[in-house]
Amino acid sequence: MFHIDFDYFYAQCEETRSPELKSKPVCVCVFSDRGGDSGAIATANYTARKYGVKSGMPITFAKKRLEEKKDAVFLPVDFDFYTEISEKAMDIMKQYADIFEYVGRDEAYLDVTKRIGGDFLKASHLAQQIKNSIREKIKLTCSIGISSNKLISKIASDFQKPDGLTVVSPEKVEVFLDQLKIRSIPGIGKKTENRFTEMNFETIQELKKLDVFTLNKEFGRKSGTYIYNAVRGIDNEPVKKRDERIQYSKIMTLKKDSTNYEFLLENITDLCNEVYKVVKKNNKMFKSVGIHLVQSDLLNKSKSRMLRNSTDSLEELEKNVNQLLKEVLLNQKTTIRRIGVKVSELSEIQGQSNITNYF
Ligand code: DGT
Ligand code: CA
Ligand code: CA
Repeated sequence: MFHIDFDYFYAQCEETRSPELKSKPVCVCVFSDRGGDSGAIATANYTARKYGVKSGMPITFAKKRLEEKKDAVFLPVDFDFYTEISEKAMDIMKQYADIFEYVGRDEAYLDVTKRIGGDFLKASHLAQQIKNSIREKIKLTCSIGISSNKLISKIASDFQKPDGLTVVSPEKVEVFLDQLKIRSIPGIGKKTENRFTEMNFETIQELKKLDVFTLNKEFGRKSGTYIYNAVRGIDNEPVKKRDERIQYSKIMTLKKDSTNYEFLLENITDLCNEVYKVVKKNNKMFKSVGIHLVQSDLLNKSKSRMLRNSTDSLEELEKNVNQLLKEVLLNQKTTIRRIGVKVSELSEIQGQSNITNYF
């Protein structure tokens, strides 16, 4: 199985359309509506990271860290452009997979068992081919992890970023995992890590001393068992066929054209309910929420946001749609004729569909 993750994705997309950025520190920013520099860093290229810039950091912090770098560049996010590049990337990767599973804009799992059997040398050649093809066709670098399951492949893709290729054959699993920090396990965030630090555990090797009962008591049965297996490299999740283009949406024409918040909110809340029914019926969770507007002059507008975690909550959907509507109306001069709601970045709700959604 392969896990492929694109390097500093949003920032690298920006570099493909403006190659002169490559030598400079580049930060891609989500500017908030408060104006000025309020907002957060979505991602930064590796030059900016050298100065301590990280995803999620306030833009003002990043500017401070890059104070002396007069050539540092701060760009606003352009999701549509990244989605366009992502679709091209996914199309290339798909051609090399027996089963292809889309995870997010810059991430996918490939089951290549049929193509390569258990031959890890063959696998690394195939991975190199994928990397070359992506570099040639869309000028992007990615990092690939190869192992016999999804969990280790995901950890491996992160091991030698950027432009990495890490093969962990079955006999190397233990040595590979043991050296790593607990934080390398997908789903273990700051909170869990801190808890382990309090207990004086730092590496995966040390964590093996804990039995499954202790872990379950500490973190609950689901997470405890997950951690117990993960530190031993055990994961039986299959790569599930999933395409990125699946999304659920509903759109309606309003009784009258309007820019009135209450009126629009009432209608868009009905749409949320309808979209939500479809989500439920298909047993899905969503990670992205968007609204779509058609103005009276027939111009289209859309706005979407990525949630921190996948969810199947109607309340969360309504909350985000409401927020997006408010944002759009801040400078909406032309009246609105049609209005729509969309959820995307879908995942299965059943079973251990998404290891990173555990905590
Ligand atoms: P890396 O470490 O080379 O894979 O870097 P990225 O930037 O590709 O990081 P990754 O794979 O975790 O995330 C993919 C994209 O998702 C990234 O380019 C921007 C977005 N993203 C990641 N973290 C955040 C965040 O905290 N806030 C926002 N708004 N976007 C984020
Ligand atoms: Ca990435
Ligand atoms: Ca990623």
